[in-house]
Amino acid sequence: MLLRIDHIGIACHDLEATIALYQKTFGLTVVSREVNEEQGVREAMLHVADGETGGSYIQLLEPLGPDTPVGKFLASRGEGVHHVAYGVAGITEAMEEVAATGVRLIDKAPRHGSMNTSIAFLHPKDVGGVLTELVQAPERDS
Ligand code: CMX
Ligand code: CO
Repeated sequence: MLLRIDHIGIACHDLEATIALYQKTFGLTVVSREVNEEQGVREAMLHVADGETGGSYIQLLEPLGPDTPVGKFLASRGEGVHHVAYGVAGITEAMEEVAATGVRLIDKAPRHGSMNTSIAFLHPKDVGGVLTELVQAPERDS
């Protein structure tokens, strides 16, 4: 079911400062910046590598306010790894397969993710304490 690690989501207080840290330390390049009001985050995707099934990224997340998923995470745990996201071929099929094992889906239907992906979150309490995201890449043109 899982094709690759698509991205690791990292929560931070200051997006620009954290982007600068990743650029300076690893030479990573920002390939997308987005404000996602629905998720309550300002985010940047930094490209790490390309594989046969698609790219892998670091996703830096700054909350739009304290009463958002990332805002609450920062308040209780501080900066650090927030979630792990796996690439899947078909998001709806992957969600059904996972739900059939008894793991709770946070999203009942796929929603919009960075770079025109379709995403769905799985409950961290059912995945060994790890907030887990499934990602389907956008359909390619041509
Ligand atoms: N990783 C692991 N555990 C987490 C977590 C995380 N990122 N976020 C919350 N939890 C745990 C908390 O530690 C807490 O555990 P305890 O009950 O043992 O204290 C429990 O989950 C509940 O936490 P909470 O702060 O009360 O938060 P909520 O229940 O309101 O929400 C969650 C938790 C995971 C359902 C919510 O954060 C969510 O829906 N997340 C998915 C959406 C999201 O994170 N979007 C931002 C990223 C967008 C993107 O990737 O593009
Ligand atoms: Co993500």
